[in-house]
Amino acid sequence: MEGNEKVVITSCSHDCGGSCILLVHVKDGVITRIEADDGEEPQLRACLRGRAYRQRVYAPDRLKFPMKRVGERGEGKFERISWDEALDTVARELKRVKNTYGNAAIMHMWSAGSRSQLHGKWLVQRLLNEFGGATEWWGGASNEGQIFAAMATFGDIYTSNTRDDLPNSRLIILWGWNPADSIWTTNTSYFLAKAREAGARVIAVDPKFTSSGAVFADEWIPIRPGTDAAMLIAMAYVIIRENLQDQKFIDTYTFGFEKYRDYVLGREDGVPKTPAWAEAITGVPASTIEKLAREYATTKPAALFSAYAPGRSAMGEQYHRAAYVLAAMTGNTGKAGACAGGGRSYPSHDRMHAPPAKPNPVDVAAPPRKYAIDSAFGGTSGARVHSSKIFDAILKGKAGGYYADIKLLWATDCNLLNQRPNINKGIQALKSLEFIVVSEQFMTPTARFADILLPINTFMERNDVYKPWGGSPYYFFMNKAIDSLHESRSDVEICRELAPRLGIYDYDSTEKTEEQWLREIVEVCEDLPDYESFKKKGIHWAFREPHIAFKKEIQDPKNHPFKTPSGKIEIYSNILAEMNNPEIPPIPKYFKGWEGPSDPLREKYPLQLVTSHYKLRAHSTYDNIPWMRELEPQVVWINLEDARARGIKDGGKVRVFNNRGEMVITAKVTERIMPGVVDIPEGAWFDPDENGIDRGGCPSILANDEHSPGGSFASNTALVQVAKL
Ligand SMILES: Nc1nc2c(c(=O)[nH]1)N[C@H]1C(S)=C(S)[C@@H](COP(=O)(O)OP(=O)(O)OC[C@H]3O[C@@H](n4cnc5c(=O)[nH]c(N)nc54)[C@H](O)[C@@H]3O)O[C@H]1N2
Ligand SMILES: Nc1nc2c(c(=O)[nH]1)N[C@H]1C(S)=C(S)[C@@H](COP(=O)(O)OP(=O)(O)OC[C@H]3O[C@@H](n4cnc5c(=O)[nH]c(N)nc54)[C@H](O)[C@@H]3O)O[C@H]1N2
Ligand SMILES: [Mo]
Repeated sequence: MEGNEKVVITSCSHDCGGSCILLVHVKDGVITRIEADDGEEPQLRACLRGRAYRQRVYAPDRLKFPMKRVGERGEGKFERISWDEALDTVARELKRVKNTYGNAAIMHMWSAGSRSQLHGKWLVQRLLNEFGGATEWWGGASNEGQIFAAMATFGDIYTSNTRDDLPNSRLIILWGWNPADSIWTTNTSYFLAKAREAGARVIAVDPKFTSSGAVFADEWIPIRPGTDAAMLIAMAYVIIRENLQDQKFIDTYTFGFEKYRDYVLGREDGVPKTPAWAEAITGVPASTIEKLAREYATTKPAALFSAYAPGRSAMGEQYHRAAYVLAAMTGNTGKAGACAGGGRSYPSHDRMHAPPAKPNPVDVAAPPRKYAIDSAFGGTSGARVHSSKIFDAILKGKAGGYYADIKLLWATDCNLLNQRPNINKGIQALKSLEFIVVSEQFMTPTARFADILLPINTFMERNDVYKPWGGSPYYFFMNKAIDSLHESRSDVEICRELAPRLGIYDYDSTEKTEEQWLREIVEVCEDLPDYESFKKKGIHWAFREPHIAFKKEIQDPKNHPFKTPSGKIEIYSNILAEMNNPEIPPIPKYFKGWEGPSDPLREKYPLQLVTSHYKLRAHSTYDNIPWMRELEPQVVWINLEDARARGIKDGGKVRVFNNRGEMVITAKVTERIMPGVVDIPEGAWFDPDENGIDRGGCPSILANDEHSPGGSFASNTALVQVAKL
């Protein structure tokens, strides 16, 4: 290698739940190529997005300098300004809004753009808390219903074994899970392949015949979206009727089985939850449900990986609860090769975390939120707005029952307009605000609505630390490869410059460097070695053998009770009983919810829309990268039967619409999606024409801004119509 050439080790920190080794070749301060892990298996091999990152760093459309709006809000006309002018304006507006309306009128909206521990939202959040606080959100878009269900059932959110345990399974059910596309921990596909080699049978329950279904599954069971709880409950019916449950496990480790049995058998409401009952709801033949129930109950160990997507629905938490209960009924909890529930595995989240901020004074001042559960994403303060209700809260404020009238928005690593439901409402909401500042790398649909745009550097241009969100036990030191491009800055630099302008003068806010922050984060994490060797190595594994969720609770229940009120797996949840809300009952139940297959609205909008996560993007990140776009176009998947009935041809243009919005998109006519369901992958950039019709294929224009009673972000529940253009 030449003298001025180096290879830097880092990891991508965008939000696919993976975290992979990137070996970045840098020559004369310029990235020349990016290599993936090529070492021993299991590798942390980067996908095509990470390997294409050079195009993202050197993209001509990167935000290069601070800008201010000159045209109408949302029109996208901006003018270059200096950093001083940008930061002075932001500080002035923050102080004005605080003094005029109070801190709750400031909304900090952040999300998943940077999942690392230092850069991104954390220091902005910290700074705003020092400044007196801001309105924040609750209701994680990924899995709030899952968190709710897991806390009610187990008192814990780490429900899943690490992926290296998959080969110990004899039966794996990918329930609404497509990790070949959606990663969910870098090595998931590798270990699914290993599981197959070891002889496991794999079954996919999904309205789509996905890549994972095609590559790994022996059987595909299509199911109507949002009806999964009915199928799981009917499986419980078969298991109970045929006495296939693990009664000893139930007696030892669970609480309230009898009450659930009464509901399942119809003793509670007169409706036995038979496979025939479920067939009418789910579209899955009764005989298939029966067969799967028997197979699941009699093949040990079996991993029912209940993923997040079916829970991102109108009554999402019921699905998660029903899946956890089925796993417990069959003794598939806390054991190798089994799975208590799909989701996080190792609590690295709790072990390495962003710089602690003082509590948000706005949160502290507010009463608690109704029906809140501990561990809720974003906390339990009644000041918080559910992440799907932000536009509604901005438009309606206190008069609409929200905690505050929001006047100012600061969006950090978040494509709010694109990634939260009901874009047309969102446009109205953003237009109604007094001031918007967006910290971004690109001119996203949200950035177009900013009054001030702050250009942020990419992870190649700063040091950071990271752990994958799936909870695998490894950590990355993300080494800086190149200096910040153009006039972009890091969040650390921005917050440090802004602090004195806001009258905040403490050392942490004004002086502390990136390195000092990182040292502190690394030092408090018990899993990590010393800072220098971690930085040099780039990656550190806490351990390399399978981690089994709830192993202690099952092996030694006396000393390790579950963290629920009864100390057991709560089939009947005491916490939910106390909430006394018929829509979140103490036992899992099936509810129709809104915009499901039996909603009368189907006469007008007969198709169920799901919005899956897409292999060419991490949400909306990478949508503007040419190498990604070349690979596959954004399309709507529609079944042959539905297409024929509408005269739609493969590759033809169609309108997809409902009463919230409309888009024009290309149809992919395929039998890989069941009749009655269409899929538009999330994350494509909203691109309205002069009539407000989206030409970019962004499903948030069709999505309903409602959440489930337990807080699920319901991005897989919406009815639409599709018509030939
Ligand atoms: N490449 C890539 N990977 C990602 C992301 C990304 O943007 N890009 N995002 C990451 C994030 S933040 C998250 S939260 C996860 C999400 O991960 P998932 O929730 O697992 O991902 P999805 O692709 O939305 O859904 C998985 C499958 O569920 C099916 N599905 C949808 N609704 C239902 C239903 O009601 N019932 C059943 N049985 N199946 C249903 C879909 O057809 C799809 O095939 O993915 C992560 N991984
Ligand atoms: N219809 C529909 N909507 C969905 C979903 C769905 O399945 N369907 N999924 C939901 C889910 S699970 C999630 S997690 C959310 C994700 O929602 P978002 O987090 O809003 O999604 P992204 O599109 O990744 O937006 C992140 C933005 O951060 C920017 N960014 C990247 N790095 C940095 C940085 O270091 N600093 C700053 N300031 N910005 C940065 C990126 O350029 C990008 O525009 O979307 C949700 N929305
Ligand atoms: Mo997510």
